[in-house]
Amino acid sequence: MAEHESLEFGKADFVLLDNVSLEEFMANLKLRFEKGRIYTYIGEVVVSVNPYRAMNIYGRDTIEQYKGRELYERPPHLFAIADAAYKAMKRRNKDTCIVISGESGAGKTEASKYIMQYIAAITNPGQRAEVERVKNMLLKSNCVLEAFGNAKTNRNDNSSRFGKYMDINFDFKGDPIGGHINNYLLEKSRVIFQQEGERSFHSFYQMVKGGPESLLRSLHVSKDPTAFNYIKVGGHIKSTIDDGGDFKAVADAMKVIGFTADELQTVYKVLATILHLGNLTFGVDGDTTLIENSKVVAVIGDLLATKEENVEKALLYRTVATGRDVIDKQHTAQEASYGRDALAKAMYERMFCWIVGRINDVIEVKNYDAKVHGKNTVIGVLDIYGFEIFQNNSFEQFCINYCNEKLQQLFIQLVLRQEQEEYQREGIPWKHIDFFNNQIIVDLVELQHKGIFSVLDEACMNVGKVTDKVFLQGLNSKLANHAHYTSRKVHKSLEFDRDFRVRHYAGNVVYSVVGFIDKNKDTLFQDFKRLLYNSSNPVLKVMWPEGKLKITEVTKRPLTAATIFKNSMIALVENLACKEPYYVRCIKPNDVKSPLLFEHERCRHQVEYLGLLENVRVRRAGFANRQEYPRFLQRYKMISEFTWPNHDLPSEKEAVKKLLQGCGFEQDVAYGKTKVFIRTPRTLFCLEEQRTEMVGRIVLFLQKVWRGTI
Ligand code: AOV
Ligand code: MG
Repeated sequence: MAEHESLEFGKADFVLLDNVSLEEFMANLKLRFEKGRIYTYIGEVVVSVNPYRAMNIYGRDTIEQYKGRELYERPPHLFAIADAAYKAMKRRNKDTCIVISGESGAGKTEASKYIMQYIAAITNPGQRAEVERVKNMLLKSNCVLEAFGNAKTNRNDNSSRFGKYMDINFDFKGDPIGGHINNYLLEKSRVIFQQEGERSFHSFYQMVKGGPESLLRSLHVSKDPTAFNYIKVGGHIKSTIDDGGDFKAVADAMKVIGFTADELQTVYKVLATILHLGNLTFGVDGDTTLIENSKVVAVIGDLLATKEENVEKALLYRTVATGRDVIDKQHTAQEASYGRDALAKAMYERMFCWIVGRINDVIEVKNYDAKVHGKNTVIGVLDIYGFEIFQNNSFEQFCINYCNEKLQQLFIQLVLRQEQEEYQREGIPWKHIDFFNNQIIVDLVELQHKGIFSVLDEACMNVGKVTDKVFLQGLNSKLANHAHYTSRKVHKSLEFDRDFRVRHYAGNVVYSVVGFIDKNKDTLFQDFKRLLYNSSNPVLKVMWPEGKLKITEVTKRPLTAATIFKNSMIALVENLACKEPYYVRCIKPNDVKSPLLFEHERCRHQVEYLGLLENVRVRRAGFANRQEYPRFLQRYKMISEFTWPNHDLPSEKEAVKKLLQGCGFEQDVAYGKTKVFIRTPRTLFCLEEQRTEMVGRIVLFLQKVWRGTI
C-alpha cells in the first residue's frame, strides 16, 4: 500500500472521510499535522498547516518524485499542485493560476516560494542560457521584495505588507521565458509608525545593522537603530532575523538582477533620508515656523543631491497659485510635521514601486514571436497579505481584509457555486449544498454609492473641514441596518466617535476611523514632488516625473487610495477568473509559532470560514472532470469497437454512453445535457491509459500496412 494511503497518517484526501462532519475533518487534520503530514487534499485543493519547523520535504529528491506525476499518485504536496498547474498549461495550452490564501502567518509566502522553486527545478532540461537567466531573476526577486515589502508584525515575523501577483510566462516548450509582477497597496504607514512589538520594513534594519562602515558614514547613519525615531516606535528592534546577513544577500541579489551601483546607492540614500526625516522636529518662534535641528536638513540636502535651502523651503512652505499670482504659504509646525511624514511614506512607496518596475524590466518576455511560436502561456502565483485583526485596526487592515473577502468570493464562485450551478444546468441530479456567500460583505465595502469606500470617498470630496468623525457619521447613517455592519449605537463596547465594526467572513473586526480620511486622500504637497524631480541624482529624478509640472498647471484631483485599491482588486479577480485556478488553503495551527501545538478552536474557526467542509461536500458529491460529448468522443473513440472508427448511434451522447458501458465505467459517470461527468480522476486516468495503448496499436498497424506486411 502506498504511504499516502496508509491509515496511520489519516486520510490523504478529505473526500475519503467516512463521514463528512466537522469532527472527522478536524480529527484528520490534527492527526496528519501531528504525524508531520502538513498537506492534505480536497480533490485538487491543497490544505496546508504551517509546521513552524524546517521540513525535509522540499529537496531535489522530493521534486523528482513529483515531476510529471498525476496528483493522486503521491502523498499530497504543494509540488503536486504546481505540477498539475504546469501540466495543464503545457498539455492543454491553458493559462493557470495558483491562488494561495489563509490568514496572516498561515504560510502563504513560504508556499509561493516553494512553488516557484519547483517550477524552476523542473523546467529547462536543455539548460538554455536565457531561460536559466530568467529563472534566476524570478527566484532572486523574492528576497529583494521581501526586504522592502515585509516586516515583523505581531502575527508574523516576516509578514507581507504588500500584495503580490506574479505571472510566469512559458514558451511552447514549457520553459519560463519571462514574467511580470503586480504589486498591490504597500502598507506605507509602517514607515512612520508601528504598533507595540512590531517593526518597520526589514530594509531599514538591514542597512543600519549590515551596511559597511564606509556606506553608513557617507549616509551619516550610525549603527544604532534606536537613534532613529521612525524605526523604533514599535520598540521591537531586536528580532530573530539576521538583518546584518540579509543586507549582503539582498545587495547581492539586486546586483545579480541588474541594479547598477548608482541605483543601489540611491536606494540607500532614500532609506537614509527617511531615517533622518524622522528625526526632524519643528518649533515656532513668534510667527515663524522653524526646523529645530537644522544640521539634519543639510544632511538630507546632501543625500537628495539638492540644496539645503530647497529642502528647508519644501518642508516649511507650500507654494500656491492664487489666480495668476504664486505665493509661498508658511506651514504651521503641525502641518510641517504632517508634510514630513507624508514625504517619508511617499518616498518609500515610490522607491518600492520603482524596484518592482526595475525587476519587471529585467524579467519581461523578450524576443518572443507569437506568430512563429504560438501564444505564450502563463502560470500566475498569487501571494497576498492574509486576513488580520490587530489591537488597533486602521485603513490598511480594512483594505487587507477587503482583499481577502474578494479572494474568498472568487473561491466561492469557482469552487462552490459555479460547480453546483453547472450540475443543475446539465440536469444532473443534485442536492444543493449550502455555504455562506460573502458577496454581501464584498458589497458592503465596494458597492457604488452605498459601500464603505464610497462613503469614504464622498467624505473626502467635501469642501471645508473634513474629519474622520464626519466619515463615521456618514457610515452610521447609511449602513445602520446592514447585517454585517455595527455602529456604537448597537454595540456599546465600541469607542464613541471612533469605531465601527465589520463582521467579516473570517470574524469581527473593529476599525478605528482615525486617519482614514488622510490615508485615503493620500496628499503629498506638490513642493516635495518638485524638490525630488529637481534633484541632480538622475535615479531619484526618474521616480518623481510629476514634479516637472509647473505650479500654475492645474492638476486633476487624483484618485483616492481606496478607489485605486478597489479597482486593482477588481482587475485582479477578473484576471484570475479567466485562468484555470488551483488553490492552496493555508491554516495557522497556533498563535505562538509552535511546531507542536494544534489549537483546536483556532483551527476549527479557520476550517469553517474557509468553507473547507462545504468544499469537501461539493467535491464528494460532485465530479472531478467533465467534457462535452463531441470532444470526449474525439479523444477516446478508438478504445471501443462501437465508436471506432465511426459510430452508428443516434447521437454523440448515446455513443459516449455505449463506449463507457463497454469499458465498465458506468458507475463512475453521469450524463448531462451537453457533457459527460466523471466522478473520480482514476477513471480518467484509466481511459487515458487505454487510449495510449490503442493509439500505439493503431500506429503499429498502420506501419505494417504501409510496409505492405499486411
Ligand atoms: P503568510 O505569508 O501566510 O503570512 P508566511 O509564509 O510568511 O505566512 O509564514 C510565516 C512563518 O511560518 C514563516 O516565516 C516560517 O517561519 C513558518 N512557515 C510557514 N510555512 C512553512 C513551511 N512550509 N515550512 C516551515 N516553516 C514554515 V502574511 O504575509 O503575515 O499574511 O501577511
Ligand atoms: Mg506573506
